[in-house]
Amino acid sequence: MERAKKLIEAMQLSEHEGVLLYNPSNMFYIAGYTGEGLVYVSSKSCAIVTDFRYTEQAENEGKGFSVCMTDKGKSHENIVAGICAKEDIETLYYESDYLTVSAFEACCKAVPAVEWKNLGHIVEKLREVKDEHELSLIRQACKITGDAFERVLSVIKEGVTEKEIALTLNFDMMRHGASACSFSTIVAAGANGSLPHAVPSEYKIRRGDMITMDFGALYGGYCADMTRTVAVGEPSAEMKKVYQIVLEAQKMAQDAVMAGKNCRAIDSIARDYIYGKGYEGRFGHGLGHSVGIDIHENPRFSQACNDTLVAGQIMTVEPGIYLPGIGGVRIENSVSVTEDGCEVLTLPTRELIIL
Ligand SMILES: [Mn+2]
Repeated sequence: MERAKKLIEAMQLSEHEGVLLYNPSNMFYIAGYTGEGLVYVSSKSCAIVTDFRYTEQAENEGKGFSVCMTDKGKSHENIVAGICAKEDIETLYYESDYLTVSAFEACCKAVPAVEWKNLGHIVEKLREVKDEHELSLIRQACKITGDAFERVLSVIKEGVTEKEIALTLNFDMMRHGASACSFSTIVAAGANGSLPHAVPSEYKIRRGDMITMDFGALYGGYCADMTRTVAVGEPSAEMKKVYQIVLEAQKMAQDAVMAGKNCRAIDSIARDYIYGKGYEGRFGHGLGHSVGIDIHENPRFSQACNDTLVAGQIMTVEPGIYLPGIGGVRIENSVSVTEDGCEVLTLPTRELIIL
């Protein structure tokens, strides 16, 4: 209930206003609920509206939330209409990113008397700064992820496929407490490394290949995100040089992370360095992003983000250089922003490992 109160406060919600949440990540943040349906919040009551499959789960997870079950002739929007009539609600806020057009039309039909207003990203904004409990979950997610990296090194050798490496990482993370992967694991070897979001394939590792692995554990509903690039046998002089440039860029940017710093300026530190070394155009994505319930949250380390860092935000720092037909290098740590710098949550070494 604490977070529902936080939302009511942040919105200065009047007693005639209610909020409908459809975004699963926002439902989880506000109600602790991980099932399907919707979450209703007003100053008078909070409810989870769902179907039979999730009612028991909703009772267990949604502390302080009443649970309303849909039934034949009693749809989600009928239940919302009933609550609105009982509570004398005149305005309902909805998430335009998540309510489909047809669901919105059904809502308007069922609750015609209210005014519908776009909620915007107020909940996402509340999620930006993590509390101690959230931080401890992300710290553990990052620990599981880092440990999986240390252990996968023993299976990476000539002849092993990208898929086998991905599978080993995924299995290891779940074996050690992850509830799932926080996103689809990327393993890109040799020339595939120039694809920042390569899908693991049947490609077999060859001597001299560099292998980029980008993966993360989901733990307690929170994501980890880490990338390392390793080599099997001595890589080419060019790829070794590229590795050192990415490593230096990662270190410089990570060392600059601190509450009060500008996100674009942090991106520029790595970008200017990489471009200055002659790789302009070969680092085409942002330097990093925030992580939490979702793998990609705001703020971002990019030229488009003018936000100021706040203590309690979790950020990735992940510069890369991608050379089509040759290969790529990316090194990514997740860090927790503090008043005087940052706590590094991704523990394995960033130095080049040659297997
Ligand atoms: Mn990332």
